[in-house]
Order: sequence, then C-alpha cells, then structure tokens
Amino acid sequence: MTLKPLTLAIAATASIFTVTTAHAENWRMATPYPEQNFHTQNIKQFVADIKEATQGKLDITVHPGGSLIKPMEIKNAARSRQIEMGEFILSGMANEHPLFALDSVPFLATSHDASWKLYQISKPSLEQLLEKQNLKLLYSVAWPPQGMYTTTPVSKIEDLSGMRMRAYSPQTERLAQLSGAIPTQIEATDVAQAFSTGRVNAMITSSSTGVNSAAWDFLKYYYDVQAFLPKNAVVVNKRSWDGLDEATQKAVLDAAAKAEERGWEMSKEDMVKQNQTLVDNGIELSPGSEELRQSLRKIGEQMAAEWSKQAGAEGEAIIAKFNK
Ligand code: PCA
Repeated sequence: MTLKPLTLAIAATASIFTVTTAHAENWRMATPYPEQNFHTQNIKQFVADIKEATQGKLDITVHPGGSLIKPMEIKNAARSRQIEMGEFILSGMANEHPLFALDSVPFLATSHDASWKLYQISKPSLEQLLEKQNLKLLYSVAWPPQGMYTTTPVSKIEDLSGMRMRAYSPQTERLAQLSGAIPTQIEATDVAQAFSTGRVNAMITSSSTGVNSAAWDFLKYYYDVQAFLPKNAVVVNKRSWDGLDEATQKAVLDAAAKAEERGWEMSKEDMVKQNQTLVDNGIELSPGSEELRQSLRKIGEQMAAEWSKQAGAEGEAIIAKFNK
C-alpha cells in the first residue's frame, strides 16, 4: 500500500515521457549552398520558426553545402524519403521537365518583380509537377540576377569564344555553348577550386555566389548583365508531410510563407550588398558593353524559342499570361 503513490508517480513520469517522444519528429534537410549564403540563412530561420511554433515537436536539422546529399541528388533523396526535406535549384532539374527551366530562360524575367510575377503564374503547374513526384512545394526564392564573371576582359561575345565556362544547369550550359564557350558542370561549393586549378575561367552566376566563393581571389571582371533569376525550391516528402498532425502542418505552412517573403527581400538586399562587396575587393564591375548585351539578348531569344518548343501549349499559356 505504501508503495502505491510512488508507483503512480513512476507511471505518470513514464507516460509523460512516452507522450513527448512519440510525437517528437526529427527530420533531416539537405541543401546545396554554403552556410553563409542568404538562402541557407533563411532556411535556418525557417526551421527555427517551426521548432518554436511546435514547441520542439518538429525539429529539423539542416545539412548545408551538399554535406549530406550531393546538390544534384537532393531532389531525388527527398522523393525517396532518404531525407524528409530538401532545397534544390529548379533549373538544375530542367532535363526532367521544361517547367523547371522557365525561370532560367535568359532575358524573359530579369528583375525580382518580373521573376515574382512569373513565379506566381507558373506556381500551380510547378506544384502539380512536384506533387506527381511525391514532393510538396513549401516555398521558393529567387537568386539575384545572373551576370558573367571572367578572368580576362570581355567587350564582345567573341571574347568568350573558347573560354571554359562553369555551368550549374542545362540552361547555363546552353548559354555557354551558344556564347562559343566550353561548358563544365561545377557545384557552387567547388567554384573557387575549379578556377584556381584552371578548370574554368568564366562563369554565369549572381553576386551572392561570387562573394560566397571570394571571386576576387581568382578573377577580375563581373559583367552585371542581369540575364535571369533562377529559383531555389524548398520541398518536403509527401508521406512525411501526410504523417504530420494538422497543427504541425499549419506551423510549417506559416513558417514557409514567412520564409518565402523574407527570402525574396534577402535576395534583393543581397544583390545590392554583394555587388558592393565585389567592388570593394577589387572586381571590375560593369553592366557590360552594348555589343555584348545585344549578343546575349540574341542568344536569349534563341533559347526562349527552344524553350517554347519544348514546353508546348502549357508553356505558351504561361508566357502569354506573363506578357499580358
Ligand atoms: N548561384 C548558384 C545558382 C545561381 C546563383 O546565383 C550557383 O552559382 O550555383
């Protein structure tokens, strides 16, 4: 009899323990870009918001820089539930479906505002496409506009001829090709090494990635031609998502909406800030000569035509809405 209160106390403690552990989820999230990149910083805030809102019930560990899963394999790893969440660059998957290439058609949408508009128009199709692949789109954020970095000065398109140009997507590969350069696929985290070992001497990317890889250590010129704004997407495996209770799902969606809004603002701020950082470190930044810009625009027109052909009626409808 005297043992009873103690037994009860033990039983109570045990049941509290069971309740908290049974419902606590620890998820793994893989991302491609380095810790200091603004997308990664935004994701860290996103998972912190979820942890707080769910009082620790959903705890997501972020593995940035391709440290857990190689960048180009993150999407498939989330599909197969090797990880629950992931971030990837949509255009990196352009070989799977033309919709993934839309934001990287050169000179279609060249500002954050235009890119946002294009995103809103294409979002239902994008969500459907991902859903078919067992993925739920949580949010998407654009990189700052893409420009051309080179080790030697470029005043006309012919100056790019024969240069070894780093690419990160089929679209950047095509752009390099049409510019007369030789494309090589290299991850963002390997850019500095690729330049220092001479594998490449040119690249198309944002001021963010230029700064993240300390571009001034290995090149001198940045032509801020603002060709397009590729987007990253943050996704969750559908089954993992379906396994969450309603309150937790709401917490994730709320945090995602906040992360999307914050991310686009961060992207705008990073564009201005990192252009300045490049200049402060001795990079010669210019908008590019009229001649160069015109040639790139021509290439853009060709790529837009190629894209439309691939994307068919669905693509046509998106472009028509965008141009309205
Ligand atoms: N940085 C990423 C993708 C686009 C960008 O601005 C990269 O260079 O890989």
